Amino acid sequence: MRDTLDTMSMSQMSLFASASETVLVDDELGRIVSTPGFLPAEVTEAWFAELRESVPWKSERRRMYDRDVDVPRLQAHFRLEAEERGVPEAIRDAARRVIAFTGVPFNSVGLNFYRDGRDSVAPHGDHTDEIVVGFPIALVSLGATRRMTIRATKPPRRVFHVDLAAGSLFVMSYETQLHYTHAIPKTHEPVGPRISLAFRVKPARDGAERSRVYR
Ligand SMILES: O=C(O)CCC(=O)C(=O)O
Repeated sequence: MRDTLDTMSMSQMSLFASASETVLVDDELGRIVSTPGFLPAEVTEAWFAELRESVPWKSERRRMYDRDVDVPRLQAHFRLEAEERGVPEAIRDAARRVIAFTGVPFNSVGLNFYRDGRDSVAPHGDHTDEIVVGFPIALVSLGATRRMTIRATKPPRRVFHVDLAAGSLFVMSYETQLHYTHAIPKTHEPVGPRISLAFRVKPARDGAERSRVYR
């Protein structure tokens, strides 16, 4: 079945939203809000430079059918508790700003480093057993703009394409993880490197914390 029945671009959406915030979804299936310009350019440039150099980026491999393949991006993860050691100052600063803006007590951040257009993340919803029920996920973008595709999992299968530019904040409610997938598709366009910070509220550390890898 075609899944583009209700495709809407951000420029169409912005006709109905305030200048600072675009609400893509706000109904019983969840709430998705994009805030371009959440951070000034000088901040995103400084954070990008710091994180690119200082983060211990990992290249993961994942079993796909009968072979191991590279996950097409680099990754890192930090817990945000005050006693946590080795958290870059850029991450602490980003967490403070995102928590202050959203009012959500994020305690974990996953980092994705897309080196060029060949790097991507496949369509997925976050595993809701790994985040505390009811709390949203917040994405901060640094570096090059990449397009995110969000698809409803059930008819009428709405699709949104959102260009996540440096300094944007993108918040998806918990419910949206049950009803939509999100992805950063590969692109043949020449595109520079991008880092995303994915803030989540995870269960306390003594709970079962497993790391999962989305291709
Ligand atoms: O890079 C992004 O903005 C998306 C990251 C993502 O989907 C994830 O970390 O689960």
